[in-house]
Amino acid sequence: MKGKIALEEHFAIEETLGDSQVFGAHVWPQLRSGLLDIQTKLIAEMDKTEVEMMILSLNAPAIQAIADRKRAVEVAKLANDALAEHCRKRPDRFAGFAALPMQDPDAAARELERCVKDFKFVGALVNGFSDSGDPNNLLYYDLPQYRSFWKTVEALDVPFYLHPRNPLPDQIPGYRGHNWLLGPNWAFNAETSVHSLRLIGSGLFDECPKLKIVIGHLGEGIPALLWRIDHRNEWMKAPHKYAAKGWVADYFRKHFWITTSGNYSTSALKQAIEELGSDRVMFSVDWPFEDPAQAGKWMDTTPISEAERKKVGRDNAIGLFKLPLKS
Ligand code: GRE
Ligand code: ZN
Repeated sequence: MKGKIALEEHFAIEETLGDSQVFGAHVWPQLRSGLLDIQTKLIAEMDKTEVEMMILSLNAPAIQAIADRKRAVEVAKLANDALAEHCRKRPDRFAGFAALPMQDPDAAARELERCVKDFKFVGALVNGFSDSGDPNNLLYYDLPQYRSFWKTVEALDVPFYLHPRNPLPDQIPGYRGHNWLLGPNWAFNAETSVHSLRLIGSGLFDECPKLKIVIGHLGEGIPALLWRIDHRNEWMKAPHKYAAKGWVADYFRKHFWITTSGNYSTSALKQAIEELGSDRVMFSVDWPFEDPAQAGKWMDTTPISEAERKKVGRDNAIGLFKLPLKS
């Protein structure tokens, strides 16, 4: 399929590059050049796999793991300036998601405003909770101090991509002795789905009814569990005790979009389309951690209808991010 658009695709700057050097020396040269060589290497991959446009974002956890607020603000600005330069060179191939210093909600709101107004970025991508320097005080964005930040996101009318990060070492005893469960195998989806459900349960979407959230990896497991999350056995008479007014599934279907980043499972895609509708699913690769050729071939051939392929591969992203492209 020509003209695909992908939107969980990462670059790095020198200050954040090291965060991705955790998978061993055998893959580092490839990951490193993938994160840095955007203008030549990535564009060549896009050409080869018929991806017309990518929305780029910083690698992970990057800003979210910088406990010092002032430094987090500084590095976010550096990253966004670098991304603006990538987009300025090839506005026909790249758009941008802002990295945000969520440790400081006011600074995060101002940085998002700067990126949308000055650089025409099409949203934000944030790598899960932010460190505050105290492992007992991780900053999740359902907390009350973020309500004014969310009002800014809503007013700017741009989507917010909640990207995974790992839990802090030893934060969850269940992972001890099982390091293989960290990262994309499991912990990323567990961390991101819980954070998404926290946003829903907190009542955020009652207060900000126009917010649009994007999550990757075909919904981090949530589409498969929507029914069960809201299900109550006969003997559980008490309603959910959370601040939100409605059902989780209704908020998820109204406020969330999902991407195929790093999850090229046809049955998971079909289930996501069945649960959320074909308007809510968008193609992504997860560069450079995944192979665009594999992702692209799957998107081009997976057995869904051609109308669905066109929406998932291209048109939904044009609509959600108001990209200046023909559908
Ligand atoms: C990501 O950012 O999406 C990512 C990593 C590390 C491994 C896999 C992965 O940061 O998808
Ligand atoms: Zn990613």
